[in-house]
Amino acid sequence: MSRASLASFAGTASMEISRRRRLFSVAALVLLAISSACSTQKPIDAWRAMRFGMFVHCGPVSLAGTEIGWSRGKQVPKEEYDELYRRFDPKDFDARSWAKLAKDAGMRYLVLTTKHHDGFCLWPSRFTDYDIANTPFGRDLVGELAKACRAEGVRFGAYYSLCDWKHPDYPLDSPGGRKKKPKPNMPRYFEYVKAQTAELIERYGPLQLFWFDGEWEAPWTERYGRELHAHLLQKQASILVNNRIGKGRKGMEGKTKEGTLLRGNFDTPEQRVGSYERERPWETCMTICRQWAWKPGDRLKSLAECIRTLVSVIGGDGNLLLNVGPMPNGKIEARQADRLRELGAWVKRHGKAIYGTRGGPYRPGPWGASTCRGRKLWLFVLRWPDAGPLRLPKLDARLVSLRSLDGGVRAEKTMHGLSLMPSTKQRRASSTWIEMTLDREVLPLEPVEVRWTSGSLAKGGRASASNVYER
Ligand code: H79
Repeated sequence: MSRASLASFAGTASMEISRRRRLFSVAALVLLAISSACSTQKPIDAWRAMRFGMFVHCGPVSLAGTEIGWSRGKQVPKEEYDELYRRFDPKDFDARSWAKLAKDAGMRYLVLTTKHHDGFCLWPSRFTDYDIANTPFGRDLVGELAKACRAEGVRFGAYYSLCDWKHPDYPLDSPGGRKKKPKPNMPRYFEYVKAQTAELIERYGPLQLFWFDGEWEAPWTERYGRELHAHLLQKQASILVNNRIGKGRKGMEGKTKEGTLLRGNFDTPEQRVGSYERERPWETCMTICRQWAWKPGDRLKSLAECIRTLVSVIGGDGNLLLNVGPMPNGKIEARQADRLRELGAWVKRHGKAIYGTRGGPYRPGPWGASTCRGRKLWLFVLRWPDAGPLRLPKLDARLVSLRSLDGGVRAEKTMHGLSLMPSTKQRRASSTWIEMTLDREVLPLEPVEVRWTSGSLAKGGRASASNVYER
């Protein structure tokens, strides 16, 4: 090697070193900024950023194959129902594989039914014998799962029903809340609820959240809800609770009625995609089959249905809590697990447009939905018009760039906004992913409706050739 080239090599090397140092300090600064941003993130914002979680409905009822929320005293006689736990032995339960499955599905948190309306407790509770300690299984299912979730980096939350059809102190004894117990004592039952929820926090906490349910039954009051909430916050200041801690929920639509004082941290549409809402956090809970609890041969949602649900929910600015019901042997059915992993592969591929994003500004519709973060905007087109382009109305921003991450889309700026023309192949694709960069933050932009009519060649504005983006 000549001197000259050696000198220049040395020069390049030292330049390289100082460049590396600079890069290193920039990276360190970025990391510092990220970690301080994370540490100051409020629990509700951290939860919201996760977007997608797993709901697990587990209990002795899986032995009957009927529904956990309404079979005691209906499909299954009470006496028979209350004896199921004596045979409950989910011996193949492997907490790590459930937590891993949630993670593989792209889910970032998991909510387990620690106690459903039937009153059975999945952990060995100091306050009742109607619990897992008195089953042939005998292990602490809640404890094992909470630990496995922590190991997998999946946040753990507890579903806890505020009604309890078996407990002698709780006034009602079956779905519909008509039948009464002989000697009810609701104030004493309330103490039981406080003791058990505190026990869950103390033993398995910090928990991400309490997911309450059963609040619609008459014995539960707003006053109990307020007292319970204060009690929980005292045990764990960061705990989140859903709106079912109080009495303000509007049916299965799950929104909180105007003027309700006790609202919890988020609304809870059930078995439906919540409507577009960006002021108030919300979460759709939905089953992957039809039942919450496992049912043999239950109809399983297709991958396309799962994707549409997820996209519509996050595009409407909600979270999705997708439910599985494990089998009596403690395993999650292979076809459900396969579906979750397929969904997970899709979620991971689209991760940057999912995690840490907000819904909008294009409102979800039959065409698909949109998400955003910073100046980026992602479109998920789930159904193109049968012919012609998909027309997006104007936003109050300038489009800096647009690309179809799946290819096969021609975009043109028109007088009315944007016109997106898919290739013949892409028009039939189950989803098309498009990334846009705008000249400003997307979240503050006024949300707009996308008019979509299948089979129609909607009339649009003039296309200007200089604004054609294609990949
Ligand atoms: O755990 C799952 C179900 O078992 C449980 N919620 C999810 C998360 C559930 N229990 N019962 N139900 C769902 C259906 C209850 C519906 C009704 Fe009502 C109760 C109809 C009338 C009273 C909800 C509250 C709709 C209106 C008021």
